[in-house]
Amino acid sequence: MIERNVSHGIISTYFNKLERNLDLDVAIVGGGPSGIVAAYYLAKAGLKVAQFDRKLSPGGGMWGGAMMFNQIVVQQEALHIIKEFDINFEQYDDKLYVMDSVESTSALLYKAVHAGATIFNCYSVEDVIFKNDAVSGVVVNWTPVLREGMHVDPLNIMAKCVIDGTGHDSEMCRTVACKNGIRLATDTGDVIGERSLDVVSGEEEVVNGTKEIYPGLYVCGMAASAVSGTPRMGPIFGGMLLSGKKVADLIIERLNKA
Ligand code: 48F
Repeated sequence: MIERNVSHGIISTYFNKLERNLDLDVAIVGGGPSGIVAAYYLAKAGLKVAQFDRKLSPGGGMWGGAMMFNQIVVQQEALHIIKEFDINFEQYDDKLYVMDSVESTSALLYKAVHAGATIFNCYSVEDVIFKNDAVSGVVVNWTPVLREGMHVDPLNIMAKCVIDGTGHDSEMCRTVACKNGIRLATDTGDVIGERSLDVVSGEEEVVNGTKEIYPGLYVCGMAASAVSGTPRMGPIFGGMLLSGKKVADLIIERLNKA
């Protein structure tokens, strides 16, 4: 019966996919542009990577451009990543390029999945696995369960490295610092909180701040700005793309040495 087979096809392949991702090289928390770019380069390097986003549609703050004017801006330095993802672009001046935000977000997602990354939407990461003084995986639950405030226990997914790509809230860094009495690799040992907008230093500092912030925990994108207390930059996305590539490169180097 086709009715029964539709259900069986979905259930059996979904649980297969989930089971295949219980032991990861890299778990990425948050499906914003920096995290998706990281997922793409990590998967392309042959690593087993899954990305978890709490929303129905991953893509974070890229879909809406600026104030819902659905165009984004990327600077010259990051144009090679736009080209790698086959995104159409228009030159605006001698340093800036503009592109359609819907095309850009969907291209990032499409290429990440085609490179071999698995994306789980509607998953909220509510905690990390913390073993032997290192972050060793993520604790996941259905977003609707958390939104409804239902008392339902989560599931655990092991990972050699976890990336905090949760954007402005830097949720994983906050959780690790406040639950485990540890110091993050920041000036205060804690999440400092992002500063007001400054495009030039914001873009530079987000890439500088992309790093291993605690053993096993890496940070990229706006989460990197928030944790280290550097400025936000608004709807210019070069720093996000470069941050995603940098965190992937750091992890590829580390796991290839291990
Ligand atoms: O904020 P977001 O787009 O991440 P990003 O890569 O990019 C920032 C830019 O979009 C923009 C900007 C550029 O100049 O300033 O804001 O840093 O996306 C973060 C994603 O993480 C998800 C959330 O749904 C969003 O899609 N997310 C946040 N916390 C969790 C989470 C969580 N605990 N579990 C799962 N997903």
